[in-house]
Order: sequence, then structure tokens, then C-alpha cells
Amino acid sequence: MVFNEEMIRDSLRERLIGGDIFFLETVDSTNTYTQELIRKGAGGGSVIIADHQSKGKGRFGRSWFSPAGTGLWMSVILKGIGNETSANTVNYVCILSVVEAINDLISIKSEIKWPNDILLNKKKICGVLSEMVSSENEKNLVIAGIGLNINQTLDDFPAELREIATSLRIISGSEYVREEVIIKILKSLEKNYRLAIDEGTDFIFKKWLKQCTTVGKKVRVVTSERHFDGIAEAVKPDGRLVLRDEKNEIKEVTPIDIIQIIEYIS
Ligand code: BT5
Repeated sequence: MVFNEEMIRDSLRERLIGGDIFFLETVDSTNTYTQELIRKGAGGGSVIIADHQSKGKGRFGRSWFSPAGTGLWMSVILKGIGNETSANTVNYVCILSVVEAINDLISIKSEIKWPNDILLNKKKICGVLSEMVSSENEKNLVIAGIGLNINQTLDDFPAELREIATSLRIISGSEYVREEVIIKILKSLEKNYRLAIDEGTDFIFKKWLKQCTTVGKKVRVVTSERHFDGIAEAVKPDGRLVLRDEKNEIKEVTPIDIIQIIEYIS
């Protein structure tokens, strides 16, 4: 057993999220595995955690580096909140929850880079991949995939990630008990998920926005066809980024259009 499963299960009893937890030693991708589980009947609140992913995935078919023994590679099945923006709301809930958990674990403040990155010291510590799925029983499920670097040293990362990635251990110099990090994140997720249901999407979006440091920055936006520069002026609740480009024209871009966003002047 790689994880202390009992410790995690015991801490999450009687909760909406984490009632059912699947631990895997290795898997291609927890998100892909979760799609199969949903087909077999798994429902909202189930959590899937792997020690290692051989084909961890990011957005646009990019890969997510997921070595054994060091990080958190986890998918959570959540019932969508609201209607057309349900995946968005769940996405905000997840990112916000990881940010709050990290801020509890480390003295340096983490920040959200639109749309889905969490940065510490300007480097990526966490990525979230939320995917909408439906099953025979449930039409509105979201698989929230969370990848968090915990105990990697700089040498553990491949050369191409060393400049852009970081981990809790790299920042603080100490190792973390992964089970404690998992419990903290899942408790934070439960709190914010309930808040989203009780207080509404707008409430969660505003909380998310407070932690998002992209607004106000000069950014280069890269789409599949072209790139353009502008000042990030706002993020709309549906996830669109509002930009003022170099000709002073306002443009709105969705996370789906954007392959990359590079912040180059604060
Ligand atoms: C993401 O994609 O940031 C979403 C990553 C989600 C990973 C989780 S792990 C559990 C679940 N199961 C999965 O299969 N996936 C989810 P994107 O915005 O496309 O960023 C991908 C880019 O981040 C890559 O192209 C690299 O540049 C960089 N990257 C890859 N692995 C990284 C890592 N471990 N730490 C920091 N950056 C990384």
C-alpha cells in the first residue's frame, strides 16, 4: 500500500466528498480511469488517487509529469452546480480549494494564473483539468483532475520543466506527508463546494477572482492560429478573459481558444 489509506478514509467519513476513495499504484491518467468508473456507476463525491500516472494529461493533449512517490495525482467526481456554467463553477471551486490548502501549508502566497494554473514564486505548482461527462444516471457530472507537486526536488523534474515548475518541497525546503495534504485539499474542496451550492456561483467566482493575479497584467495570448498582446482587464464569470489589445480594442477570449498565456510585464 503506497498511501496510508485508512488515515485518509478516517478523516473523511460522513462527508459529501471522499465517501468513496479509490487508490491506485499506477494508472495512465486518473481522469481517463474516472470516465470508466462513471460508466460503471461511480457517482458524485468519489475520489480517485494514483501514486503514478504514465499518461497524465493536461489541456490540448499536453502531458502532465506525474512521477511516483512525490505528488498528488487525483480526480474527483462532482455533480455540476447550476446549468450551462456548471463545469466552470466546479473548476473555480477546485482551484480555489487547492489555493486555500496551499496557503495553509506554506507561508508564501500562491496565485491563480488564468485560467487554471496555480503558481508559487511565479512557477507552476498545480494544474487543474475539469472535464464534463454524463452517465446513464447523471447528466451533469464533472471530473476534476488535480495535479499538485509536493515532494519533488528540482532534480526530479525533466530539464524542460525545471524553469517553469515547482513543488511545496522546493519552496519550503521540507518534505510533506502526502496524506495530510490530500486530507486538507479534500476538506477545503468540501467546504467550497457546499458554499457554491448554498451561496451560488457568483459568490465562488468572486472568491476565485480575489486570488487571480492575471487581471491588470500585460499578457501575450497564444491561440492555435495566432498570438496577440494586451492588458488583461477582467475575467467574466463564464471564464472569458477580457483584454485591451495594442490598438486599444477590447477582445474576449475563452479558455478553449487559448493554448498559452504568457505574462511578460507585471
Ligand atoms: C494542466 O494542463 O495544467 C492540467 C493538469 C492536470 C493534471 C491532473 S493530474 C490528475 C488528473 N489526471 C490527469 O491525467 N490529469 C489531471 P495545461 O494547462 O495544459 O498544462 C500542461 C503543461 O504544464 C505542460 O505542457 C508542461 O509545460 C507543464 N507541466 C507538465 N507537468 C507538470 C508538472 N508536474 N508541474 C508543473 N508543470 C507541469
